[in-house]
Amino acid sequence: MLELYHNDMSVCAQKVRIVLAEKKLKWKDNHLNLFKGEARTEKYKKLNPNGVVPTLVTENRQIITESTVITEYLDEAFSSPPLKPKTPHLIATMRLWTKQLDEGIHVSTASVSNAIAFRYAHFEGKSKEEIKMHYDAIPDPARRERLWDLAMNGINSKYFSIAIFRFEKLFTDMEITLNKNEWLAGNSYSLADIAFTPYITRFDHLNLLGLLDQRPHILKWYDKIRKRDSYKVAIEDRLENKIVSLMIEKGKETLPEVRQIINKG
Ligand SMILES: N[C@@H](CCC(=O)N[C@@H](CS)C(=O)NCC(=O)O)C(=O)O
Repeated sequence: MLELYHNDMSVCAQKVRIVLAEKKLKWKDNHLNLFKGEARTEKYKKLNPNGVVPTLVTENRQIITESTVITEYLDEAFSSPPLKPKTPHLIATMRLWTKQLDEGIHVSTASVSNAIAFRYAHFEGKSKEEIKMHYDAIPDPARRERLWDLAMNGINSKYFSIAIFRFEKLFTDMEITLNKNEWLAGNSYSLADIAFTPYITRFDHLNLLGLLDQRPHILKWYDKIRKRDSYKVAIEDRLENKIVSLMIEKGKETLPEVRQIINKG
């Protein structure tokens, strides 16, 4: 059986779970508590040296990391229903979307989530020294530096405004595309739509969907996606109330400040 090391609220894990749900695959659930640092243990880093989720263990006990790679693997290994468009050009279009996630959008989401809400969950129950040790255990030095800065400075961190501008560009590109096509890569639902679903959901949880007020096509796309069974199974049924409440509460006051950052340019 497939095995997934994941976390219920992790955006990268959510997209893998959507693919598993779309294909109605059974999998063994290895849930890791990220706030307790369970992805940074020496044992887990043997599977995933970056100390992050998700990690897939295939039926043949091969290990696959990186959520975009995992979703492509699942689509290759389990063909029904196909989650790639039919033509080479549309497959390339799909990959241009998923590539953006790996080249900035994911990092920006982590910046926004940590600055507004997650830092409080990382601090909970830890002394100052333990908080420092928790962040020092992040294997990648650039990621360690960024998350530490976000933890200490919240939305005043330079990484927060960098992330907000990256999202402004993304939302503009998505709106233009979804005004022309039903889905991100043409007129069939694909790994591109799946990949972006958790990220728009995260903005929803952070009370930042107001940024899409003037982007009706993204909102329509998001509504359609939320009606799919895979969304319910992979995201909704697994929401951790405590974390969602933290995001809603901390996000409440943030939208005007985000608008200010955007307006200042
Ligand atoms: N590029 C990786 C990013 C994985 C990643 O950043 N995962 C986050 C959750 S979304 C994580 O595991 N963080 C663990 C931690 O901060 O300790 C992928 O797409 O799989």
